[in-house]
Amino acid sequence: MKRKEFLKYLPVIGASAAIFTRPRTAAFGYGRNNQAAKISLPIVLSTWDFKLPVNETAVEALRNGRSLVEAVEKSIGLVEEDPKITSVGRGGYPDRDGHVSLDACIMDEKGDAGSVMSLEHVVHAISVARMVMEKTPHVVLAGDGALQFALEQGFTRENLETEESMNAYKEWLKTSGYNPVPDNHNHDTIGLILMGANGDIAGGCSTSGLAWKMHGRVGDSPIIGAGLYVDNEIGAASSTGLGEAVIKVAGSFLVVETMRHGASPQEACEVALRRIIKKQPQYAEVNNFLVGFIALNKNGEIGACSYRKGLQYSLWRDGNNSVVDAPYIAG
Ligand code: SD4
Repeated sequence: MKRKEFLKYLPVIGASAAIFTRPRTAAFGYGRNNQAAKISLPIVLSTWDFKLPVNETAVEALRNGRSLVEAVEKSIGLVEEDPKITSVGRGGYPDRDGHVSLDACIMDEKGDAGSVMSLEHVVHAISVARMVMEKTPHVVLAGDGALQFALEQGFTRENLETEESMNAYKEWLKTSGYNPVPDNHNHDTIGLILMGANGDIAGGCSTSGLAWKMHGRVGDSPIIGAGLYVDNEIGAASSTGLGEAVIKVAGSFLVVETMRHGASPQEACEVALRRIIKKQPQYAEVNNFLVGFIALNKNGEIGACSYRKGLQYSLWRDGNNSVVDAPYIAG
């Protein structure tokens, strides 16, 4: 489909320019028609700024001849391991019953996928997700079954609580307000998508989910097509923020499919955000409602957008890593 036809097909994109609150060009490094041969590779795009060498770790792994999924696993593992990060892995804030439960998934360039949901006691949820992909005939393992599988594979059973996470939990218990909407303290999933030297694409994401969530609640992050989607012919996308909103529109799949129909990664992220608000307008009324997407296509173009101001992304390209404030579509 030509771009003009695409815009006709989805008039909302055309309308978006008028209310877009930040320069739309900030996220782009390449023209839309660049040939793959001109792209400087690898490219690594991840959500937020975790103040860790997340993207650099992936690049180094690739330079050392590691596979795409090994690079994804290593860099996400860095975030999972850090006890100071309260939204992923060790030190992640617990659910309202005090359990630290992790969600993660991974997808490779062949379209294979693995996922764990509500995994407790194992810090590297992304590694267990990779094992599910590579060592089982399944895509998803959940709860006790995911833990059992991880222990069988040699992962260590650990206590993932930290002094900080437990202090925060005790503080929360004083009021026990149940407000499962991300704000500045209770979110920050690591979603990472990358393109290796030969143009292949893979990705992963990992989170402890929303702080103080109901026990057993699963967000978008481990759901293939919601928190992550990779199609090596088209590109990849990952999400962060209120998982429920992302799941309801199969958000990352929607971003990739929108790119398939001719949209740039930036346009595709906007389409998914607008779809969420169109279908579930109540989210627009929530002050601290936060959902964002990052996306990468086969031309090496990237996009990122959140509903409200606040999303940052980290981009490694052309030998540099930069942390960028993502565009947003609402005030
Ligand atoms: C979830 N999307 O569990 C995750 C939470 C998150 O930044 O924070 N993302 O809904």
